[in-house]
Amino acid sequence: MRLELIRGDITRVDADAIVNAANSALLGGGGVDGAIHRAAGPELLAECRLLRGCPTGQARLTRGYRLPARHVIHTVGPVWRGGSDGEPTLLARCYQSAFALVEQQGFRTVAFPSISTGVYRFPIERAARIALGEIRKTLERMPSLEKVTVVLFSDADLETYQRVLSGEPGSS
Ligand code: AR6
Repeated sequence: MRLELIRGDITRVDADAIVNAANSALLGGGGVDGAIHRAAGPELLAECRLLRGCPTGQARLTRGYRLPARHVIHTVGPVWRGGSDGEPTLLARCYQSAFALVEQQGFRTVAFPSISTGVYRFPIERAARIALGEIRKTLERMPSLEKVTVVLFSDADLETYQRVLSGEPGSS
């Protein structure tokens, strides 16, 4: 399987790149962003400062420093405001922007967290449908991509993603 869903901590994942669910300042924060900066060390923040931010839906590349992953792809998910403010399109764009960097850099392995479903409150099941849809589409068109891992932080989130992936009733 080139798509893997696991429960765990993305800062422990060895991959060409892990994706960070950042904010538009790219200067760190809570959640997975805070965890990645703590694990990577202060050199990551120093490189992020040079990037001067990132708009929602876009992505930026840095090195991974003390992480087991070689690079970090920082993307900025949408804040959930009820769903009629373009949030689904913007979330899909985060995955597309991250994969554009993966392709450009020739990365073979990449790991994602569940972007926007923490502090930014995007409903997890809708987010899972968007994330898995974009990942499947990309795996079909990018044969050089060996593995995409989605790292879920709770059993409940993992179960939601598994249910959406298997296409069970109640997941659409
Ligand atoms: N590994 C994998 N997933 C994690 C980890 C981890 N170590 N830690 C948390 N998660 P969030 P967002 C999960 O809030 O909603 C930050 O302050 C978490 O349980 O990290 O996109 C940024 O600076 C949830 O399922 O990101 C922004 O200001 C998922 O990661 C804002 O939060 C995403 O939750 C971004 O909000």
